[in-house]
Amino acid sequence: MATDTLTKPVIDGSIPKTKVFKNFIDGEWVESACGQTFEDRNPADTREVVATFQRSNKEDVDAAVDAAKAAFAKWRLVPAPRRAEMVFRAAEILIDRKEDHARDMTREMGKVLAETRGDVQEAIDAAYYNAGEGRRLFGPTVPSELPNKFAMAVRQPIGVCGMITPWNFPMAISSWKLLPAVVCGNTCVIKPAQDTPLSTFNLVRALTDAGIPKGVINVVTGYGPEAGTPLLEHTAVRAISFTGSSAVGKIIGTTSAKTFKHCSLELGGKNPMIVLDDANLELAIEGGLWGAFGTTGQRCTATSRIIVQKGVYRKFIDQFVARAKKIKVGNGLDETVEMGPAVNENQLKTDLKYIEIGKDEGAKMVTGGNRLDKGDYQHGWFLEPTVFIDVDPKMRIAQEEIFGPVVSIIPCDDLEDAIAIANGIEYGLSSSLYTKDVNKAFSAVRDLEAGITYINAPTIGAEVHLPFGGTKATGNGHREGGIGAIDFYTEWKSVYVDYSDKLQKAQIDRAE
Ligand code: UN1
Repeated sequence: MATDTLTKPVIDGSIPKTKVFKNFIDGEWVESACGQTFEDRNPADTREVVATFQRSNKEDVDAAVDAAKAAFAKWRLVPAPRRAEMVFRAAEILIDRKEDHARDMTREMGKVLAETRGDVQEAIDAAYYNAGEGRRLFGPTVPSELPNKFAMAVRQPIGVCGMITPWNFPMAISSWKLLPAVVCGNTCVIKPAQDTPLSTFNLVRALTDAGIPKGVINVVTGYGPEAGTPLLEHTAVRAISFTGSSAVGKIIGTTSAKTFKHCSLELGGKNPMIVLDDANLELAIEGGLWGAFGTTGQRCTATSRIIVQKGVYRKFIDQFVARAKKIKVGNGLDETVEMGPAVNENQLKTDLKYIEIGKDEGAKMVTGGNRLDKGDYQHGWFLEPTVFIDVDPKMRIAQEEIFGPVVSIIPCDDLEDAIAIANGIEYGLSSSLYTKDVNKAFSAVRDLEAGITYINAPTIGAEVHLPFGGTKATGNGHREGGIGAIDFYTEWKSVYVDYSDKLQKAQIDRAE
């Protein structure tokens, strides 16, 4: 399709299926101010350019923020149930387009089709959930201290919200941010990760097709320093939501503070899965493989440390490693493939670097470790599933987030020892325990320092209606998902209505 079709507004129609995307600002397709573009290539076969996107800078961001600011004046006055109906319709549209969007996502970021279908489904789930919230947005109504006085608190939108999203859950995580924000009456400028803008466009297309008016959601593509930083620094942007590394999160938090922006950070993880002697071993092995190698280990919640009690340690390793060796790696569009490539060359280099670090530290690598680059693999960023055993909890491979298919297995004496190891890291996102002992399960729920704990399931698999996020270096106390997101995207206003017809002084006028 010719690129000039992209200059048409799309409120009445849909984003044309094309290989060149412009920025989406105020319902119009706009070229970047500098006229430059960048390519989104398929990590399973880098000869394929999935699409081309605008390389944006401050000028583009300023235009998008202006559009969002203007749209906010009207959008905040649309009743929340009406706003929510549009989000509900977007869910229905996404159901129709699920397979297409899953295929686009596999081509742009590499994870296997079953998982990209799950990613689109997560956006559908988030749409239904947030649509429901549009009929709630509850606030407290309380009895006043004074007679003939009414007291309540209402949620109000914040204004223009900036969103900077990662590539690993390109539609789900964009939906976690955009959907509660618009239901609450905010307007948005989103800068998707440069590896995966297409999935964000697919989501935004469903929302505009569902009736979300122009200017309410604007998309500006490009690189962090060029397009992310101006969004972060813009004084008219009142909230920033970021998902990514703790190193970048620290900069985002510090910069946001300078203009008193609301700031939600979802950052790194080094998620432990504990396997006790009494666990259902087969279940734990299956869960560990899924947690460690699902999404090629590229989840913030990936199971990157497996802490196994000594009684079952050898047995667990033997079976886990035998199964890891059989994982079929390849192009995620092939339904028989279980693990796709790394998202890009840099991520693959990071994975390989950590494999070297692990070997140098003296951890025992029992399978994997090699790049796959022969035959069908030659044009992609493929790596073997890699397992280190007898890992010391203080080693770098057991402390630092790798974001690849590299797992460290660590022996432990008992639950107490396991929890000390599990908590002995800077992060606190997800955690898990396999046991049949209910007392141990609830002790772990209490003591594991993490925002999420699973019992008899690996560290991945969060659902959209519960809070998602973590403690320590994983974030700054906010949560996505569920009511936590509604809390983030609204500001409280307390309202007092005095119908006594006289001046009543709170805390002073008391009938003794
Ligand atoms: C992430 O880990 O980066 O909980 C997001 C899960 C998914 C979302 C993961 N629902 O595994």
